[in-house]
Amino acid sequence: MKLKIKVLMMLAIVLFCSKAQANILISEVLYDAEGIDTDEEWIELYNDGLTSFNLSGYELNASSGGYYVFSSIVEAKKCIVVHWNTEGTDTPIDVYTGLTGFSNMGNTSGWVALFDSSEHKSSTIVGYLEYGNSGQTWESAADSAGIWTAGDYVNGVEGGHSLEYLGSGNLSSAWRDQSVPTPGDYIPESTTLVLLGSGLLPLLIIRKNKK
Ligand SMILES: [Ca+2]
Ligand SMILES: [Ca+2]
Ligand SMILES: [Ca+2]
Repeated sequence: MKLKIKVLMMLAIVLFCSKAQANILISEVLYDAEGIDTDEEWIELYNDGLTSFNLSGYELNASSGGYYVFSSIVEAKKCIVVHWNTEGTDTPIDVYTGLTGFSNMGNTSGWVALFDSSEHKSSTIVGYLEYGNSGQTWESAADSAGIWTAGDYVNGVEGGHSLEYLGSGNLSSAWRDQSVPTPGDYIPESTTLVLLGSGLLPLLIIRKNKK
């Protein structure tokens, strides 16, 4: 019983800490649409915080394309989808980079980088993903910032699939191949994965076995 209370308290601390650090996440990326990619690629960001998040001045870069400059506010626990290298009418939840200076994301390898400034360096990079191969642009900045590990990368996925963030951690294992992409919706993995990621679940199992 005491152990149960301890575990619950630890879980509460983990959940509280993850909320306290909550911010804007790169939550899903579709870089290779089924068939022709043009007009079909997108990057989803998720506001994991408890209050709305002002993205104004943040800049998003992907696979040799230009930098998309945000002027959006994302509501708490909501997504914004950036439609890459395509035109459209912006709404609070869907924005379009336009075509000037942008190109489609790489299908065999590439990266997505989010900066909180118009200056692009290790002290301003706040989100990063590289797929298909390591050594992509901004890898070393992301490594210095502690949000990625140099040499690590997420395996590429087949056309029509997306890469989806599982909700915690900065390793490639924090991403999964999503065969049913969900632009605009994000449900982080269950508490079980939070426990696994935090190392609490193995601890609990060890303690139980010791009993
Ligand atoms: Ca394609
Ligand atoms: Ca592509
Ligand atoms: Ca999604």
